[in-house]
Amino acid sequence: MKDIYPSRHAEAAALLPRLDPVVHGDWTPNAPLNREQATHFDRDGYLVLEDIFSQEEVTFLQGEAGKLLSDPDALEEETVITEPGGREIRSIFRIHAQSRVLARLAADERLAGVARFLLGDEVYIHQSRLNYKPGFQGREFYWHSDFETWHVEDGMPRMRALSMSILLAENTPHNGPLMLIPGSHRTFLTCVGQTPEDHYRVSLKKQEYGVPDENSLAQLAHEHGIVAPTGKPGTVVIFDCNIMHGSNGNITPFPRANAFLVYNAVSNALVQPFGVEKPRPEFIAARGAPQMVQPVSGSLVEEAPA
Ligand SMILES: O=C(O)CCC(=O)C(=O)O
Repeated sequence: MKDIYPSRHAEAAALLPRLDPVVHGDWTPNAPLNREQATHFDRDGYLVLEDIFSQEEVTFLQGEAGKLLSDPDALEEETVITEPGGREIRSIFRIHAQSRVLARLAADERLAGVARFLLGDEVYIHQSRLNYKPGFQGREFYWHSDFETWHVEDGMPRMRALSMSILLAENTPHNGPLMLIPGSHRTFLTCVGQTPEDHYRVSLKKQEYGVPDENSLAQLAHEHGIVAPTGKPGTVVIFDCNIMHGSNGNITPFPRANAFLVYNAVSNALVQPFGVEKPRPEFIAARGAPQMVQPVSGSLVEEAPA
């Protein structure tokens, strides 16, 4: 397959035009987003949804995240990533496969229906994770385009994927909320440097390859500015796979816990990676026949067994 988004091949970084649509579905009055929301996502590459879950559902999700974080030994070992140089949990991957509640969340019509509309296709979960930024100890996530990594290291062919960040703790201006460069999703910033084998082992703690250069980042930020959506638990931040984003460390006492669900179009399933021989493991990037998400409606809250 021809590589239309070559990265980590050349001596110098380049700002290339995006060759894929942002909103792949056709908007109609029956779409799960109104026209203004669809236009916002198309133009800025992100969208914030507020109050789509009830307080009861939010409390239920927070309880489930708390359970995962409090008993990491019950989880698949490789899916639990600690902070660089520390023992606090930074991320738990494959949460939708390790928790029935989070599988239900991933299939929820209010999220999956929006993903299907924006991606104009049936969808599957490419990656899921809980990013926990503990108070005082939570480290930053440096600037990156997810698509750059997913293309080079996982073999995602086109820009037809998106992330949904479901805030499970209040995200304030101070505790390291996600920062995005609106409009940057229309430019593919290539990175410099070969990727070492098994790069993921370090990159999940601290990215060293696939890191954008400072000049290009400065250019994007000067041109478009930076936003950092904040919100109460239950808020959902949807962002395009190629938007430039990152977040600061958390030196406040207030932890920040966000679940991330990455939806990919089934027609955009992974092929051989474009920049490495060996693909990253399944817990970071789902390969094989896509497991299509069947949207489910109704409350997330399970009935307690009688
Ligand atoms: O959790 C964050 O603040 C950033 C996460 C992120 O950039 C990612 O998962 O790609």
